[in-house]
Amino acid sequence: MDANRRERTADRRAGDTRRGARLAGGAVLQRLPATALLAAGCAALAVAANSRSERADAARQRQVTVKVGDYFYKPSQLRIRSGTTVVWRWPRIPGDVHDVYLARGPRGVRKFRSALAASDYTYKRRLTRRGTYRIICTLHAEMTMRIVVR
Ligand SMILES: [Cu+2]
Repeated sequence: MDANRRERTADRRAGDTRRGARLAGGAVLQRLPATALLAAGCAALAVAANSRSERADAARQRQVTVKVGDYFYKPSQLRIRSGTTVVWRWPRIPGDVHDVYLARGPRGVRKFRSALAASDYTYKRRLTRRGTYRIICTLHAEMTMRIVVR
């Protein structure tokens, strides 16, 4: 392979950007628009990716699962959008008995309470009123969680 051919091959491998820069003959003014276009393209891609992930977040946020374990809710702090359903899920393997009780919520929200259960049980509530919800297990004082609906 002669030197010229090697260089052309290298140019093909380097792709359009480098070939474009070479064709511009080092003229900075001619290279600038390409760079600006590339930057704009990247920004547009970033925006598109952002709104996609935001939509995915919104879909995921319609339902949030909280694990009910022995003496804890996990997560114990939640921030969710209004209209999200919170699903408390008890373990498959029986442990101690727990429940979910709304000890304090935003004004106008009725107290709710799940059944007492040790396993294989779920309880769900759709929370629409904005504000802070304090959830407790009525059997275990240390078992609490806080949900902020925004
Ligand atoms: Cu409990």
